[in-house]
Amino acid sequence: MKGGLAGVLAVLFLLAMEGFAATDAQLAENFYKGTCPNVESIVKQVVTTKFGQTFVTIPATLRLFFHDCFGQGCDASILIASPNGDAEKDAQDNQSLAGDGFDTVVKAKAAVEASCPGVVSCADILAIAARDVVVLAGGQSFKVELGRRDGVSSKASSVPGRLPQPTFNVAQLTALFAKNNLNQVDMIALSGAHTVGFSHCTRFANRLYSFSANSPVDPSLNATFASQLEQECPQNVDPRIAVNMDQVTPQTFDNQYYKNLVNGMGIFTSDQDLFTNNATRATVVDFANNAGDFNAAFAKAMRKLGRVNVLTGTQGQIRTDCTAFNS
Ligand code: HEM
Ligand SMILES: *[C@@H]1O[C@H](CO)[C@@H](O)[C@H](O)[C@H]1NC(C)=O
Ligand SMILES: *[C@@H]1O[C@H](CO)[C@@H](O)[C@H](O)[C@H]1NC(C)=O
Ligand SMILES: CC(=O)N[C@H]1CO[C@H](CO)[C@@H](O)[C@@H]1O
Repeated sequence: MKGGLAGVLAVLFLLAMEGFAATDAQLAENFYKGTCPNVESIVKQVVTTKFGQTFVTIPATLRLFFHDCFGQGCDASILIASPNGDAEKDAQDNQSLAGDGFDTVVKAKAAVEASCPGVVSCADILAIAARDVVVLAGGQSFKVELGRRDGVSSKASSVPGRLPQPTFNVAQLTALFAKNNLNQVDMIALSGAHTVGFSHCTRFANRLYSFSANSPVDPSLNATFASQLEQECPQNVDPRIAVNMDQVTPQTFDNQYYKNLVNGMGIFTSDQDLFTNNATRATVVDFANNAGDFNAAFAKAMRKLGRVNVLTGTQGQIRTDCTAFNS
């Protein structure tokens, strides 16, 4: 009888502790103040050096952060290398992620470990690097919340259905982002990341050659832009060929993406529908005309993206090698 009561009390105590852990362990901007105060400048230096070697550092790192967070939470599980090819990075949706994003995080982690071994998670390094690349390309800076822990599982099988497809419409995008606590304005702002980076021709060829029975070219595509894309991406082009998504200012993190949408120059259906659909059009027009509104909304949404299914407190681990679980 007595043991039973103690057992019940122990369970209640554990439940209470769990409640504490969940509310107590939150992300904070100054999380490493006492343990690794220079982490942000160390990461920034590595990202800047890497950027000096290749511009691809910027889009690759930004997209890597997005895919990590939507895949199974911002826990760096996307960085895990699997000898069997069944880790999160091996999922079909990840196959075009440029290796320079992975390389950026691995190098930044090495530099951070040299100063503060075993303290900073790979998930936090990726979050800092994703902010840094936006700034390096001319975007607005923002504070990054820290204190994420690294995940202890990474499965390709967990990815399908969690990442948006370029054929999605506004309703599908809104629903998927809502599952990650991101509202429609956050979704529109984060889509502005397509102001930098590349897409393989295969990801939008349907809009040029096989859109519908009546109209092989998507009628929402600007005709001049469509013929430009047809030249860059002839039918059955080598699937490795990729083009700039923002063809006007491809290497600047600005609001040109939204100006392009107004002109019918969005590369994917998921981009162009933000202007076509009258639920989202006003926000697109606002971001096209007011860079400040876009910058503020993007920064806010990136911070919210960085909270998706994070591990904190004593959950997960601080990986030593970002590409492998601690043994
Ligand atoms: C809204 C739904 C989204 C869809 C459907 C989508 C889809 C895609 C696709 C199909 C590509 C081309 C991949 C390739 O061919 O290699 C791409 C590239 C890219 N996406 Fe997205 N994306 C979305 C949202 C986002 C978000 C939220 C971010 C970041 C905040 C992002 C960042 C990027 C970047 C930077 C690239 C260029 C990658 C590179 O050049 O290596 N995307 N996206
Ligand atoms: C097509 O794009 C050009 C800019 O490249 C723009 O001047 C023109 O207005 C656009 N046409 C339409 C129908 O949006
Ligand atoms: C929204 O667009 C549809 C056509 O796509 C149109 O019929 C409808 O009137 C529009 N609604 C508003 C409020 O503008
Ligand atoms: C960048 C990267 O690591 N991409 C991998 C995605 O998955 C494919 C197929 O499993 C790998 O070959 C790529 O290396």
